[in-house]
Amino acid sequence: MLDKNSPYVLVVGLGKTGYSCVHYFLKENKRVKVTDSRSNPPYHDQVRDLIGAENVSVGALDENLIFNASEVVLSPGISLKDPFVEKIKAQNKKITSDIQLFADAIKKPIIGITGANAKSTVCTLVANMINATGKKAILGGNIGAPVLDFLTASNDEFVEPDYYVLELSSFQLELVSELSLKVACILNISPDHMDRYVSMDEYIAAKKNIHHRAERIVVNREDENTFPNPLGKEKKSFQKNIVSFGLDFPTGKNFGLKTVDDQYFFVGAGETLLSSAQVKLRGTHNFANILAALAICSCLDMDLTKACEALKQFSGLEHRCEWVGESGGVEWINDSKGTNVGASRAAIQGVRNEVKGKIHLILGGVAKNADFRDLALLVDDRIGGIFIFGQDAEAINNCFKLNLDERGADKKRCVQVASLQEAVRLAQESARPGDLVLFSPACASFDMFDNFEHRGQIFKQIIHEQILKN
Ligand code: UMA
Ligand code: ADP
Repeated sequence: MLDKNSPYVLVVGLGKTGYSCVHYFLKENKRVKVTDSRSNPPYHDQVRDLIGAENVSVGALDENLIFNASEVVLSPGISLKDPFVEKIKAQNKKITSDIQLFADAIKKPIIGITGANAKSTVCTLVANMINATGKKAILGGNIGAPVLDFLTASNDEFVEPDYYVLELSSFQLELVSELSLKVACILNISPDHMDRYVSMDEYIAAKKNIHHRAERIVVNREDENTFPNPLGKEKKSFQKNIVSFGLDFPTGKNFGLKTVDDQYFFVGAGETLLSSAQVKLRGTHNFANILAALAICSCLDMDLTKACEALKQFSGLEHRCEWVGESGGVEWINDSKGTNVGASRAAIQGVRNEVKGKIHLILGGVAKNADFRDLALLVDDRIGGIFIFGQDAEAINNCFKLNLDERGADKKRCVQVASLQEAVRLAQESARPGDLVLFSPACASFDMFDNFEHRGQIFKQIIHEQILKN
């Protein structure tokens, strides 16, 4: 029985992460208390049953719980700039995170992957590739599986893997000190979460925490922000623990593309591994993702030919440039996971070569303080209608119109609409045979939907009911 007056661990935030932390500390035989600013956070009832209602404080982050805490574990949804964090620091309490606790506890090698976009795709590819070689990989982290759950799973349902593959968000990386990863990779950097960070530098600095004490590092040679500090461009190729990927032809142990008679080949570590005709993933952004996965796997000294079998099988994750159907010669694509400008840019560029006619866009939602000029700049004669819905529709529409006006382009194609249904109806009216409609919101979903999955499901339901009629 734990002494009621002994110090406890304070878990701040009661989402998936907070809930997994409670299980973890109970298994470690530690006292635990929880606070959450929401009046009815997820898992509220379950946690009260587990640790007693007197140890759960909701409705506001409870400062009274700081003083007697031995350490504090912050959920990723809580910013380090939250005034509550200032109060914890003022009392000199140790602040940690589930990711750091996991990395400290685990002996098996961990592969950590971050980036503004493509994390889930590349993590899944890497895990599938490891599994294809006969080793076992487990996938977790920001992709939706809190890492501490792997330490509390009961023995009969859990087999320890050879590798953990972790998708890590900038939020999760803010609080890590040393992860000592087997392989660390930042895939790409473009603005996101500008409602949480004051500058790109701050966002990039959080991502770069992934590099501390990593055994091997994989960088995107086309994006210097993915390199570890303090390396300059000129030094990068001389670092023996660094492997790079990029869409150009690679040198040495690095990974890239070779073009022969209009066909692309994935090459790396001196070998031609497979051709673009052998993989199901389409679009240059996905070629970069495949190269990143190959570069990461090359750091694990595995048989890459065997691992390539997994690349051939993979047709992409749901809600990432997912083909929904075709009607009247018009194709409909669901890219609900396009939650920032960089992702939607990549999606547009990715589908451009796949379609003969025009691309019509449906976007909008919570803009997270993003600058939409980068997206507006992509609008040329190949882009037809642009239908904008959601909380920040007016600001996004104004930005597009202003940019098109400045360039003397037709701004009448930008239309603010009240709902996703209306956007689909207008896109259908605009589209001609040979065209494609891309739903890539470039925004977060929580103004109208539970999450990006819910938004994608609703989009697909509308397409099936209104367009494909099945
Ligand atoms: N919140 C409060 N008050 C609190 C605590 C949280 O209002 O006291 C809010 C947060 O601001 C946030 C929401 O509740 O809006 C959820 O926060 P959380 O820290 O409880 O989140 P979890 O449920 O633990 O889920 C987190 C990740 N979520 C975030 O980082 C916001 C999940 O990534 C991740 O799958 C999960 O841990 C397991 O590791 C989701 C995500 O949106 C998919 N990530 C962002 C992204 O990908 O862009 C970073
Ligand atoms: P994340 O987990 O980082 O959100 P996903 O693999 O889920 O990444 O892909 C999210 C979105 O990012 C996709 O819907 C697509 O629009 C975009 N995307 C995919 N690959 C790339 C890439 N290499 N660069 C930029 N954007 C990409």
